[in-house]
Amino acid sequence: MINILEGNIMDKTSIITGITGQDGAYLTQLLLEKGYTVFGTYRRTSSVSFWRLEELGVAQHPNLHLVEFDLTDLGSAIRLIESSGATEVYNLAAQSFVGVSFDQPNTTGQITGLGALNLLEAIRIVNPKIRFYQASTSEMFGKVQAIPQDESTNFYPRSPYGVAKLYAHWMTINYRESYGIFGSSGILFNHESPLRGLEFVTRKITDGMAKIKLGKLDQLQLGNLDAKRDWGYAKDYVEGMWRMLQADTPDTYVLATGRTESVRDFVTMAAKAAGITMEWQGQGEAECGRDAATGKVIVAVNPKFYRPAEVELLIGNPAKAKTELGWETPTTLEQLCAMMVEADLQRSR
Ligand code: NDP
Ligand code: GDR
Repeated sequence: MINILEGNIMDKTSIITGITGQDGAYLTQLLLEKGYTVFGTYRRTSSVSFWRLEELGVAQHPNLHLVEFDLTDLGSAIRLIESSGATEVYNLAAQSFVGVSFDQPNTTGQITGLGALNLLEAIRIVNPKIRFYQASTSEMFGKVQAIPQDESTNFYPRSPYGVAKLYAHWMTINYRESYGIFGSSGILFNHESPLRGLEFVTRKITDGMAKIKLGKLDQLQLGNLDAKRDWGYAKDYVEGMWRMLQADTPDTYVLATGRTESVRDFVTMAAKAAGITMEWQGQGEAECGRDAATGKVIVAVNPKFYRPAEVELLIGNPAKAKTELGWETPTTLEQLCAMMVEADLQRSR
């Protein structure tokens, strides 16, 4: 078990790439609470939004420095690491949507794969003592080779995203072994929250159910209802990222709940949380979900959301993280789903 010395943290400075994303927001909140100075990076776009940091009430924190940065630019990675004086780097930036990676495999490879290498190179050049966290993913298991999946399970990615993440994962291990860089890799299973992007299935469902309940949407259209995922709460997972960089040695850890449910089950759960009783009927593309009270079809399958290659089943074994890092995820899927539906009901109102 690691010994976490809270007293030393006051001097620490971290870089978080991808601060505009879900995990970036929660990790920023956590590190600021712990007394860190945080350099959070965002991409230059015509309409940058810090809504997640604002929702968490940390956007204006005096110890938070927002820095423009693109992961695909090695020079800017070197300058960022030099000028910040960071002791820890959390690489959360990525083209993270699996579906889009089939349409933009090259961009996904540049950002999600080679982008991590840029940071590792910058660390190697500027200060090899910096601790590095790589956001690896259960998508690397893809067509799963064992149930449940843990740190020793063979990889078989099923999307350009999964392949790009696997490259970044092995580069982290390679820089650890070649140059002694403290690079740790967290193989995180799906984690969700009210701050999850609307394109991901859980938030699409909770947002859809909230709007259906309030009469602002007639029907929610989804792809593969049979896919099974190990869904946890993002706020619990960023604590695990931090713990990985406080350990004595760099390593690879799985963070998961150990429970798996189908997309269909999550829809039923979200409907219940919104006060709707659902009934399922039909099969395959003809399957639909009706509101038991009105008989209306409120959930339908649309094949446009199918993927060219699917990851059918993920379920992780987090025993190593529990034993060695003391990491736990107390939030149940029912609690998480209810929290997301409640937040979406409030937003839709
Ligand atoms: P999000 O999609 O919410 O956030 C991704 C972040 O990366 C955004 O801030 C995005 O910026 C930024 N980004 C994208 N491209 C670039 C670029 N070229 N240069 C700099 N920044 C860029 O992801 P999550 O917060 O959910 O996930 C965090 C990380 O963890 C990702 O790497 C993801 O792949 C990985 N992961 C996530 C899991 C999950 O279930 N959430 C599970 C396992 C791994 P912008 O706002 O401009 O798009
Ligand atoms: P995933 O998450 O691909 O696991 O990647 P997503 O929520 O996109 O899909 C989960 C499963 O649901 C099925 N599905 C749908 N998905 C979406 N997005 N929209 C739909 O309408 C829909 N209908 C069914 C998908 O086919 C899939 O099987 C997420 C991302 O956060 C990655 O960055 C991260 O690495 C992994 O989780 C772990």
